[in-house]
Amino acid sequence: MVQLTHILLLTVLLSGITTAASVGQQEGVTERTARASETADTSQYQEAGLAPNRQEGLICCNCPAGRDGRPGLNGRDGFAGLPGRDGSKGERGYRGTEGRPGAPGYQGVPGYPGPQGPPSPGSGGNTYIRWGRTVCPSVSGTSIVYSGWAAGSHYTHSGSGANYICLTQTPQYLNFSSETAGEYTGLVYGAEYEAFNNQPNSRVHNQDVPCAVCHATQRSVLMIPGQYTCPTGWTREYYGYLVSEHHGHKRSTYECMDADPEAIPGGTNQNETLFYHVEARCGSLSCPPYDNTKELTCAVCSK
Ligand SMILES: [Ca+2]
Repeated sequence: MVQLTHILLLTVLLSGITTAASVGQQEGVTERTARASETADTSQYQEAGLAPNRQEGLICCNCPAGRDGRPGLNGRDGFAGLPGRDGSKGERGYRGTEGRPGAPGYQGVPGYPGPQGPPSPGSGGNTYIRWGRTVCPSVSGTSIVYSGWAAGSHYTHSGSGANYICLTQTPQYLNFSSETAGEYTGLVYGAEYEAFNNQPNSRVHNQDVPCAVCHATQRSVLMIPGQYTCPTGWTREYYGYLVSEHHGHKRSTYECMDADPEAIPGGTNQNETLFYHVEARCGSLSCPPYDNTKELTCAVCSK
């Protein structure tokens, strides 16, 4: 601490001595002094090889230059500068870590129904029996499955099947017995036409009835009793006359006999399973349009 004080005192003394020497030099310069303003041009002295010594507005020529003065005090802070221009784009940063999965979104609205696809090949459709014929109609998409013989139960029997069937022409047997025929069995018989006088099917009266099982591809099939035409948009497979068992015999099904029936060759009058024309009876049915005497018609339609 003492040393620091001594250093400070010594510095003050040296400063005073220097100042006094400078004053002495100035006072010693009596020649060729001139006053000049702070803004006087000093180039003429420099050209003359004289260093200007500026102090208190006096310029001393032809005298040694004084020592540099001490640095002045720091100036005040300047005004804040204008904002600089945007810097150039920086380099691409490193890829950040993967974020956590977000919450599940709301369920979307149902989409519109798609167009109907093409029909699957070889599936669908319907089958029907064309009674009285050995072939199927020449209708696009209709093909024959097999040709057979119309058959059913005996008209005098109360049992066995009620419906007519299109029996195959090529029976195949599995296991069989040799028991007495007709015992503990149902029975089936070949069918024949029964048409009298001027009835439409009188041409084939007492002859045996063929049948054809037909397949209508990709279509529904419907038998309409009472009319021989099909509704708009439907295709007629065939048409003819409504037939059944005689009203005095056991009940059967109503079927549609082709309007142009064929007969199985070689048949004779057996009177077993029978097809009769069907007429309407006035009563609950209105006449007209129905009629007691007219053979009803039918149509088999597909769509
Ligand atoms: Ca007969």
